[in-house]
Amino acid sequence: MRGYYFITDSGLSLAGNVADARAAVAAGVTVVQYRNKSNITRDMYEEALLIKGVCGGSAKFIVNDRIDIALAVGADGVHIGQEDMPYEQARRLLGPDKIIGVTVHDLDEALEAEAAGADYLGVSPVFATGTKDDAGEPCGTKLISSIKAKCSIPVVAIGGIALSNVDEVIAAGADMVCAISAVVTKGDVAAAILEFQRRYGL
Ligand code: TZP
Ligand code: MG
Repeated sequence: MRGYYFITDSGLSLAGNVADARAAVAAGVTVVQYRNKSNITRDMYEEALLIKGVCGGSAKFIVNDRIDIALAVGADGVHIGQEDMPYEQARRLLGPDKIIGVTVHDLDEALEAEAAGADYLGVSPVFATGTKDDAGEPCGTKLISSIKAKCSIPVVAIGGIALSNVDEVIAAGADMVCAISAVVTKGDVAAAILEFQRRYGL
């Protein structure tokens, strides 16, 4: 896992989630996360199915929060936060082979998630963000380096990341970065992602 981690956001997107996912896959991302807080299950199921098709075999397809949707469409895994299904229950429902990523806000949560068996950590929010209302206080890049010093699973950095600050995030050791507003609000989503990939030397 290295480079840009793509997450959908239909509220900010210009082109829509499926078109954005297509652009992300064209840009060579290895992970696409479907995040949709609308809670209309049928719509989510249908959109998730389309995005899974877009990912094909070239990008891992992860569903945010919704284990039922991930199972229904045969996603590669789920991403859960501290207020979602507990990791152990998510693992029990998904089985041993699915990818489970866990959002953490401090070192203790990171150590706990790794010990529980998480496949990767989402460290959030690195910087202030207007994209997620309940993101909490920014943790800064220092938390990324502290977690990298103690944990061996990959770290995905998220929250307020843009081309202006991504080099600092990469230097702190983030294996992957996600920048939602800095990408899906652009006319050329693939080009925006390619610039993040280039910062990783990809
Ligand atoms: N989780 C933590 S911060 C965040 C999510 C989904 C939003 C990140 O969006 P942006 O626009 O890259 O700050
Ligand atoms: Mg969540």
